[in-house]
Order: sequence, then C-alpha cells, then structure tokens
Amino acid sequence: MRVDCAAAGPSINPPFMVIMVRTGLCRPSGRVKLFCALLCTLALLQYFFGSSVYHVDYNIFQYYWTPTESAALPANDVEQRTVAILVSGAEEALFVARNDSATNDTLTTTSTAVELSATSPMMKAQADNLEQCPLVPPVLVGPIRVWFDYPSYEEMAKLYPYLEPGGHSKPDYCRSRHRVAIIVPYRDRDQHLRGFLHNMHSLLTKQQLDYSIFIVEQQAGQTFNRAKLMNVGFAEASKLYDWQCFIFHDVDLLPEDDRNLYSCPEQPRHMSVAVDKFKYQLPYGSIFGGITALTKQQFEKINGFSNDYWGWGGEDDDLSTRVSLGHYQISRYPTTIARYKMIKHTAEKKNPVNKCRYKLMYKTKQRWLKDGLSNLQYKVLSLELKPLFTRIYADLLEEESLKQLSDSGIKC
Ligand code: NGS
Repeated sequence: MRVDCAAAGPSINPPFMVIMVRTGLCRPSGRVKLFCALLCTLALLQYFFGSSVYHVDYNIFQYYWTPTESAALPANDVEQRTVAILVSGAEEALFVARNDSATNDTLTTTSTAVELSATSPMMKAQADNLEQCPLVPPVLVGPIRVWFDYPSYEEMAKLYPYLEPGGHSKPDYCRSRHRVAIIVPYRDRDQHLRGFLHNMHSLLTKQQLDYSIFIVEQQAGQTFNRAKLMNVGFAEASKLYDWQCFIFHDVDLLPEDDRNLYSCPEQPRHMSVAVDKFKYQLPYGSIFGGITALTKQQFEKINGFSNDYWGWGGEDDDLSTRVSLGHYQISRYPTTIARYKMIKHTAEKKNPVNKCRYKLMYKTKQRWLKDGLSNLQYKVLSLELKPLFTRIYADLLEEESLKQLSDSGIKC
C-alpha cells in the first residue's frame, strides 16, 4: 500500500521525496504537489535572479592549515599564516553574489567635499579600547562577483554611507589589524574610477581594514608619470594618518576573490598575480606592476619609486630592482586567490611609451638612493576629502625634472 508522502513528514528531504514519488513508494497528496510547485518556482527564481538569492553558509569555512604548511612558515609571520589558513579553506569556497543595490534614485547628498586647509584635522583614528579584530575576517567567502556597473558618485555615497570624509573606513566593533592607504594614480578615466570605488569599498570593508583610498591626479597637460604619482600619494597620505601599509593600485584592476587580503606581509607583495588579460598567469617572474603592497618601512627603505619615468613602461621593473637592492623578496598569494579582472580600455594617446626607460633601468643600481622619496618635488594644487576618496591634484614639475635628469647625463 502506498503511503501519503506528506505523512512521511518534513524530516524527509525534498530530493528524497521526489525519488519516493517517482518510484511509486509514496502517493503525492495535494500538500506535496503544492510543496513541489513551490520548489520549482524557487528554482526558477534562483535561475533568473540567482545573484540575489544565493545562500551562503559561512560555517562551511573551517580555517586550518596542514602541519607541513605551518612548519614552512616563519613563526612570527601572522600575515602568511592567515593566508595559509585561507588557502586551505579554498576548495570549499562558494560563489557569493554581492547584493548590487545601486539605484537610479536621484540623491541629495549631504556629504560634500571638505576642502583641506593647513589646519584641517587628520583623519580620525579608531578608539583604542576596542578588542582587536580576528586574524581571519569572518565574512570572507572566496570568489566574488566583479561588478562591471559604474554607479554615479551620488549613488555610491548612498551605497556606502558609513564612509568618513576622504573615503576612510574602519570596523565599528573591533580594532583593525591593518591601517592601509590605497594609492591610485589617475587620469581621465572617470568610468573606471567609479567601477573601482564600487568594487573596492565593498571588499575592503569586509576585510575589516582601517583604510582609505587616495586618488592622485597630475596636472592636465603633463606626461603621465605613474611612479611619481605613487610617491606623491605616499607623502600626502602619510601626513593625514599613521598608515602602516601602502597599496599602490592601478585603477583598472578589480579583485575576484575576497581572501586576497589588502594588507602588508613581511616581504613586499605583488598582488595582481593572475590577471584575466594575461590568462591568469604571470607574464614574467620579476613583474611588480599593477598592484603592489609595501609597509611604510619597506617603501622608505627602497626610497619609493623613481621620479623619472615619464610615459608608459619600466617604472614597475625599476621598483622590482629596488626591492632586491633593499634585500627584500617579492611575495605573492597563489593564483587561485590573487585574481583580477582588468577593465578593458584602448591604449591612451596621452600616455606614450617612455623611450628613455631602458636607459633609466640600466642605471637603477647607481641611482636608486638619490632618485625617489629622497628628492621628491611637486606642488599640491588641491587636496580634498571627498565622500568616497581623498583626491590629490598635483603639479609634478615635469619640465624642471627633465632638465635635472638631462643635467645628470641622462638625455631623454
Ligand atoms: C613590461 C613593461 C612594464 C609593464 C609590463 C606589463 O614590458 O612596465 O610590460 O604591461 N616594462 C618595460 O617596458 C621595460 S601591461 O601589459 O600590463 O601594460 O608593466
């Protein structure tokens, strides 16, 4: 005799019930039919609007590392140990959708830009009576969806209302382990910048960082100098807050995995290891472009970037040499974690290839201690603490710099 499926009770899980019905072991009652219809509707909803209905079970992550991995790590390197923990949880990582709540509402924002004068206060520090945040931020899930939408600044101010002036954020309930300045050289790519801010703020908040984003822009009309903009960002950001860690970040790279921690380990870290443009492989072993993370001490020890690379190419290779000259080694997360999508763009006419780059790179060993933070000269034209980021607009003194370079025997 066939029993009513419903009588089997809610303890039977849905797939098992379907098997029972299909094999004739039980008879579907009206209630069971309704239940199945509901399941089908949910499945269809998930199929069409999947991104917002995925369920994430955070408990699935049992962070651990194997004894071999553990033994290979320096005992005091908390950062590398965290990575080991995260990597060993990698197989179980789920895809999670971030809830894209960008709206088209027109926004009357009250968070207007703050002009910074000489007397402006520094960015506000976290209360020191808070307990330290956990070693592994609890809400990381592994691979994340990269958003290729570009909300307006007003929409984003609404999406990230907790940001303090200058795009400064820090956890509410625990003291962050990392004070991180994200330095982004920028020119003329408004859409990229909006995409970048949208992806980054959501990620960095989840990582429980005490961070801020600095967009460093050079005066219109000058040849782009990525490296000098980084130095300017470092110098200016350091005046506003006691950052421990600096992440030098191209605006067109968007992270694909939230276990890629935006912090500084014991050795300078190359972060953009696996980029879709390069088929998720390192183009060459010493590459140190895209995104790099250095502690304040490391960056000062290598005398920052060179100031003399005007135009495209070579400045990151020069930095890589400085890292070796400073007796450091480049560290990297595995390619399963340090993954990025690059926003597509056409080669910029305003950023011509630097024909002088090999002449300069050839001399890094002789020049690195004289060319960098130690002789950095620029003029800040404006510095604004905006709702989503701090904007530094600077004159990089191109003419004067090129003249000095030529006087030193390097004709470009
Ligand atoms: C090398 C450049 C680097 C550059 C890298 C990747 O050839 O500055 O390509 O460039 N070095 C020299 O030119 C000496 S990318 O394809 O990402 O634009 O970062």
